[in-house]
Amino acid sequence: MKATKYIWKNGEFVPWEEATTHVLTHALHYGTSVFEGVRAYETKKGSAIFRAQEHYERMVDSAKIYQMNIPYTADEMIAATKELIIKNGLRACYIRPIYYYGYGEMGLNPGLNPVDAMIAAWEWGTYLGEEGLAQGVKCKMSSWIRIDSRCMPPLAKCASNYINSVLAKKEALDCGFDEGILLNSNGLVAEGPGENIFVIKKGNIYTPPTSDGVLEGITCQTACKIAEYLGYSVQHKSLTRDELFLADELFFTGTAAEITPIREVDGRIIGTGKRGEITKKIQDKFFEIVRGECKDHSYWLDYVNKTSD
Ligand code: PPE
Repeated sequence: MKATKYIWKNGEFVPWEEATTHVLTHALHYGTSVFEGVRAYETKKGSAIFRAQEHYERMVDSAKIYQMNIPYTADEMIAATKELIIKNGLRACYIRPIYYYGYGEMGLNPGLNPVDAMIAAWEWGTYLGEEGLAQGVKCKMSSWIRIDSRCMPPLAKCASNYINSVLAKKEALDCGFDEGILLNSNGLVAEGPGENIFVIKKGNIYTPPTSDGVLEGITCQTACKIAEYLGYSVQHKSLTRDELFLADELFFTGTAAEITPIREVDGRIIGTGKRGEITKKIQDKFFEIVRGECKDHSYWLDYVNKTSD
C-alpha cells in the first residue's frame, strides 16, 4: 500500500503513521465494523468521487442493520473525504471509510464501546491486474458458500462478512486461479469475494438479485444502467453454475475490480475465451463516465474541488 500524508479519524487529520488504534478495539476482536470501498478518478476538472452519496448512504445503511449509532453523517463523511483527497494531493485513488466499535469494554455487547470513524485514501491500481481488465480472469467455483442472511446480513458491508470472502479468495489463488465465485446455500450463483457477477447470453444480460445473498453493488447498478443506456436488456435473475459455463460472456463488477471480464470458470472457456464484445462496450462506457467524459452520466461524479463544477 502506498502511504499518504494523512488519515482522517474522528474529525481530525492525523499523520498516516499515527493513525493507530488500541489492540483491545472491539472491532479487531469481533469484526464489528462497517465500511465502504469508494474510488475517485482523475478528470479534466480535477479529482471526482464516483457515486459518493450512494457509497456513504450504503455505509449508513450497514450501520443501521447493526444498530450502530454513527458519529458522522454521510454528508459529513463526504466533506471529510474531499478534504482528505486535497490534503494528500491525490487524484485517482481508492477511499476506505469505516465506522467501527472502538476501545472500551470487551464482550459481545458492542454498545458499551464508542463508535469511531476513519477515512483513508491511497493510490490503488487495478484490482485483478491490467491484464485481467483487458483479457479477463480465470475463476474457480469456490468450495465455500456465500454467507446467508439467516446467519449474517449480506447487505451490510460489515468487516466480519469478509472472512467468508477471504476464504474464497485464498482458495482460488492457492489453486492457481485469479478469483473465486461463490454459490449461496441454495446452490445458486451469488458473487465473487469482492465483486458482483454478470452473465451475458444471446445479447441479454443477467445478474443475481439481492435475495440470492449478494451485496447491492454500486458498480453493479452502474453496469445495469450503462447496459440499458447502450440498448441491452438487463434482468436480475437467479443463476445456476452451469449457466456460467454456457454464458457467451461473463464479467465482474466492483469498486476495486471496476469492470473485469471473466474468461474461464473451472477450466471451461467462456465464449471466445477473451473479453467479450458487450463486456468491452460496458467497460469502455464505464471508464468514459468515471473520467468525466460522458455528459449524460456526469451526475455520478462528485468533484473534490468545489470550483470545478
Ligand atoms: N460484493 C462484495 C462481496 C463486495 O465486497 C463488493 C465490493 C461488491 C460486491 C461490489 O460492490 P460495489 O463496490 O458497490 O460495486 N468490494 C469492495 C472491497 C474489495 C476489497 O478487496 O477490499 C470494493 O470493491 O471496494
